[in-house]
Amino acid sequence: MKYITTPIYYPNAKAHIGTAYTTILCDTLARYERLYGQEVKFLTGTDEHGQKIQESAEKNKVTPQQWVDKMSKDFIDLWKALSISNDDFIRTTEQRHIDTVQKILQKVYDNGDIYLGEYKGKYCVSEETFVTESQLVDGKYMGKEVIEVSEPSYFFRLSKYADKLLKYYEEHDDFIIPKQRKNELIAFINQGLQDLSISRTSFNWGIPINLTEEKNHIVYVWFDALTNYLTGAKYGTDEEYFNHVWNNGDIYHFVGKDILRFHAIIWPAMLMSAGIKLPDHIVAHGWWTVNGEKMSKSLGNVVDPIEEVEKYGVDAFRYFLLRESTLGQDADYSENQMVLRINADLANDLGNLLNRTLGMQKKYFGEVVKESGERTEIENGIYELYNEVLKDVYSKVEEANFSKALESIWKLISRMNKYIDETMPWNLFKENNLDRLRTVMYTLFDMIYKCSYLVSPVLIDSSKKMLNQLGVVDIKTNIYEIGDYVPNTKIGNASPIFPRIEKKEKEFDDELKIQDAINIDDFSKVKISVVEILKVSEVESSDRLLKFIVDTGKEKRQILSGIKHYYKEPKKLVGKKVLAVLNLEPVKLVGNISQGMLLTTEQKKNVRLIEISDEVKVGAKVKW
Ligand code: ME8
Repeated sequence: MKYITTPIYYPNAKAHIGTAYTTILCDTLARYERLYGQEVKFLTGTDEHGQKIQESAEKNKVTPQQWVDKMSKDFIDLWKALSISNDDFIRTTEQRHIDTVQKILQKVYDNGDIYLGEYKGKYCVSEETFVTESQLVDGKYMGKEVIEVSEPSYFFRLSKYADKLLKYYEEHDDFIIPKQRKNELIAFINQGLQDLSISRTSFNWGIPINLTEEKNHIVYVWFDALTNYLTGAKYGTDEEYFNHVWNNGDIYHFVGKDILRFHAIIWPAMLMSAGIKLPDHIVAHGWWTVNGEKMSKSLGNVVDPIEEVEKYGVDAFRYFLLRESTLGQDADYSENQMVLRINADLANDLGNLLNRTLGMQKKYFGEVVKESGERTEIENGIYELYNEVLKDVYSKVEEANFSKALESIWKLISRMNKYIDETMPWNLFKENNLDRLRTVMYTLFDMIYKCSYLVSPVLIDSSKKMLNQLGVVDIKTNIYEIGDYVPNTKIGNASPIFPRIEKKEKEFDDELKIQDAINIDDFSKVKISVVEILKVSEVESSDRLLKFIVDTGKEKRQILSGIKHYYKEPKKLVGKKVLAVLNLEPVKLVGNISQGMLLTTEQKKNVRLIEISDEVKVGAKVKW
């Protein structure tokens, strides 16, 4: 049993490609696991309590409950549009969840890990997190406002779990995925873990705490939210189910890198305290930027996943996000790249393979696919490759490394395109070598059949269309049960499943045009080299110019530069290596000769010479 969870989303802002990405990763894992015969429970939902939600509701002049009812519906609709196959949707305002949170609190309290105290410090409402002084930059946390809080509070003894957490990381190498992220967690714990304030009294949109006589406390929203994973597994209400899903399940929590600490430090400590098994994997993914910039409302570059799906279709959109991102690292979204991927991978590699095959079949044998003749070494090699890919895809998927899994499938697709070029079925037909032609055509059909299944968790509808065109009616759910393509199948109608996006590509070409462009020959006429400044002096009768004597590696030269204003102590430039254009026509400026030009940068009216690090030798040429 694979238990796969997304973070539960704040039903506060519209979803963007970043939020959609976490859920698409989970959905892809869920679909691959099902395809490879595993039982899956896939949970997502909305995180509906806390100060941020209460404030949004007030701003919109509705009650918090009305606010979350409306907003969580938007998420449900979005997941439908993105073909998300979750089999549970949790809302933290549901009674089943409120009960679980109270059960966990009681457990942790009974275990002596909750005590009453006073929280005095900073809180960031936007991130719903307590903040220490050392986390502040210019008085802000991650660029966001913080407020002073001073209120009675229940605390969770997080500090007690530092060593246990470190030990757990050490003993479970596949707990944090990708592995490199473990180091930042260890460093954070080694700085010293403080106990965590887990209740609030200054507002009331949350789950009430009934541990002691102390009234008016509600649960801190992260303690509440993290518990959703237990609610989904029916903790404390259905022992058999919980054993199956949680205790005997392989648990994957997917998160963005910003919320890894909550999942890899606070959450495991809560579970240790409550005596519950820890999740098996926390998968932390990177950030999506748009055309190289951070996505933000103020920049107006937030990408709406629904708009993208309407433009490109859900399959291509999912394919792009998964193929273009390396697990754990940041990735960049651009329409240009999207169109290139669709055209190269989907239209050319996969789409053409299917189209060419169907076209040849019709021409050579008609609508019914013949049985294979005897396989040769080349076919044996292809079947070997398929078996490798079948295994490799699952192992990459288990590491949530979908870009690598897709790469592996595309190896097989490329191999098949090459197979057509190598075997040249048109020649076999011309030569009337029909025996060999039968084998080649059957191998093509069988491999496209197998590839259709391999890509089905990503290209959900398209894979069905592919199978339809191959004439397959009985679509199986388990890849180990698909068998081989059945000979004598009558093929369906061929029509392109991934049309090339021509118009777009042209638009991008136009966009790429640059005004007053110079060509590479023009540019290579400019000779730029590293020079060392030997002497600097002021030029009499000029308030702008400095006179430099530089070593070009071959000779000494005098170069004038109008940067006096920007260097208060020009003498300090002696010994520095900078860049100079050396083949500029010499000029005379206020009676002084200048044999070249020093290169500078300008930013906010501040001009600086471009300094070159010491390891680069004088005379080195600038290359491109
Ligand atoms: O954090 N690129 O919810 P949330 C990639 N309620 N991922 C991004 C992103 C971007 N530009 N921006 C956001 C919460 N995300 C809590 C979770 S779980 C017990 C509680 C990701 O709606 C982010 O990293 O603010 C997170 O995984 C997800 O979107 C939900 O963020």
